[in-house]
Formats: sequence, C-alpha cells, structure tokens
Amino acid sequence: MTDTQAAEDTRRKIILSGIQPTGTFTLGNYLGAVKNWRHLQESYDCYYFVADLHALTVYNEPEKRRRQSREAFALLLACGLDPKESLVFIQSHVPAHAQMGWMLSCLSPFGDLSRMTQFKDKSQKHPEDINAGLFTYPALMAGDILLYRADYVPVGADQTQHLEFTRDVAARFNRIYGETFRLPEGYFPKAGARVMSLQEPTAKMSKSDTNVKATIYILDDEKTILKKFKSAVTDSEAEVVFREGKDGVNNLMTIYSAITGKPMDDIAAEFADKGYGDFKTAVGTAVAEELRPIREKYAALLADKAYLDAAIREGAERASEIAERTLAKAKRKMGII
Ligand code: ATP
Ligand code: LTN
Repeated sequence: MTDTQAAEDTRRKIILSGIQPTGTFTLGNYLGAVKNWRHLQESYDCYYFVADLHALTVYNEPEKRRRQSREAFALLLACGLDPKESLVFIQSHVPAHAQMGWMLSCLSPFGDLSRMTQFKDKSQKHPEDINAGLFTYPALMAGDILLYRADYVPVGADQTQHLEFTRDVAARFNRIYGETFRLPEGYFPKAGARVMSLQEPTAKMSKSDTNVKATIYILDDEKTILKKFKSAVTDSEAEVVFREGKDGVNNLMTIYSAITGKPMDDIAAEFADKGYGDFKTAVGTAVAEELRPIREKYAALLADKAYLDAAIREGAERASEIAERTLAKAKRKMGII
C-alpha cells in the first residue's frame, strides 16, 4: 500500500448537502434530511449550506428572500448542526459556486439538462417563468458538490438524478482535462423517513406548499401541531396498521416511528383497540415534544444577532478557503489564466 493510499483510507470522509431557503423547514425536511445531517457530524467532515443561488430560479420578493436565507441558516443551527463541528454557510457568500457553476455548464449537454425531472416539473408549475437558471440548475449543483470534494451527498430520492448528472460532469471534466474532481456518491440513511402531506398523503410534504394545514413547520407551536394532526386525512377503516392503500395512516405511522424509534408492528399493537383520535393525538404530541427544543433554540439564536452574524461570516470564510483551492485547480486545468 502506498502512503497516499493509506492516507486516503484513514481520511475522514466528506459529507455535503444543501437546502433551499424557500420557506420554514417542514417536518419532512427535518425527518428526511436535517435530523440525519446532525448525526453525521460524529463520523464525517460535514459541510452544509443554504442554497440561496438555487432559490433564485423561482421568483420571490427580495425582502422575503433576505429573511428566508437568514432564517434557514438559523434553522440549521437550531436543528442541532454545530458550526464548530460542521461547516455551515450560505452559498452566495462563496463566489466560487457561481464561477464553478458556469465552468461546468460549459460541459453540460443540452440533452441531459432537458431530461431532468425537476426542470420539467418546475417548468410546468411556473410556465410563465421558464428561465435559463432553472435549466442549468444541475450544473450549479454539481459545482456545489465538486468544489468541496465531497464523498457522500445525503439527498432525497428527488435529487438522485442531479447527483448522477454531477458524477457524469465530473467524469467528463476529468477525461478531458485530467484528474481533478472526486466522484461523489449518494448517501441514503436507513432512518430517513419520507413524510407526506397531511391533507393529500400521496404527495410529499413540502415547504413551498400553499396549504398550511397539509404541512407541519418545525416552528409550529404545540397547539397548531395537534390541530393539524387532528385534521389529517386518514380513511374510514379505523385501524392503525401499515398497509398499501392506507396512505394517510401509513404517513402518520412513519412519522411516529421516525420520532419514537418504534417499529410499525409495535405501533399497530399500541393502538390496536384505540381509535384514530387517540392515535393522532399521540403522533401530534410526540412531534410537538421533538420540535419544542428546536423552536426554543431558534428563538434564542434570532435574539442574538451578533452570534448569528459571526457564525454566518465564519462559515463563509472557511468555505471560501476550501472552494477557492478546487476552483483554482479546475481553472488551471481548463486553461484559464
Ligand atoms: P420546496 O418546497 O422548495 O421544493 P422541499 O420542502 O421539497 O422544498 P428541498 O429544499 O427541496 O425541500 O429539500 C431539502 C431536503 O429535504 C432534501 O434533502 C430533500 O430530499 C428533503 N425533503 C424534502 N421534503 C421531504 C419530505 N417530505 N420527506 C422527506 N424528506 C424531504
Ligand atoms: N437541489 C437540492 C438543494 C441543493 C443541494 C446541492 C443538495 C443544491 N445544491 C448540493 C445537495 C448537494 C434540493 O433542491 N433539495
């Protein structure tokens, strides 16, 4: 074994992921992503960022954008990401992202970009604003990942196509210009739950959903949470069991299981002779308990402007240092003087 190989084997692997600041995080973002990000801090070098450049692909009022980016940063910390342990930053504060995004867009085949499901979905949703940024989104995302030489990228199933695209672009660059980028892999934690809308349990819960009754926001208070769970769509069977076709109940059981760690069979047994009313109250209470400390930490963070500003600044500085190094290398290889 060479020294380089040995160093590679003992190196702490790098995890990177981003979240768009398009609204208050939902229970879906938390259980499906951010909660796991927190646990990964123990075993990996973790880089997490607020993808504000990506959020530009859909129109939003500037004032709202400003608020949401800051809120998203604070939410990441409130959910347990420790800025001393992980690198937490805001994408646009590191100019290398936009630069690398452009360089990689020049290696992104039009045909591949046209096949991206997210592009097709968002074009359909906003037919009045099908902009170039929406189209080249995957090149920017590839830059995010490759700049930090990430080994693993924890993302939901909706992002696997973008990850494949990232690997393709990286391999293409390496082939044309010589070995430069590490090819990242997806990271799919076993505990990652997919949370569905409470009103339409066949669609995923999402922070940009306009139906607030369908969505649990991680800053909702206990009363609101219980009320939303009480009005969650279920079925007329009154049987707490995880079975195909019982989308509403399956979703509530998934949430309850993700929070309490109980397996589905135990949950079914727990509520065997109880109605949906008791079950919904139990799920709502468990969720409210889980989210309470996040809400409290968030309030404390927002009250401490100096701390939050310093954390944002420090994140930007540390991230820039890493990203600039990869950017310089890629420029050199491409022949940019
Ligand atoms: P938007 O409504 O703006 O599309 P979103 O709520 O779908 O946002 P993203 O910012 O696209 O969330 O995703 C952030 C992370 O949260 C991703 O890793 C994604 O896979 C995960 N995620 C989003 N929604 C859910 C969900 N309902 N269940 C589990 N994970 C989710
Ligand atoms: N496209 C992702 C957000 C995102 C991201 C990334 C995730 C932007 N850049 C890099 C992982 C790695 C989303 O919409 N969830």
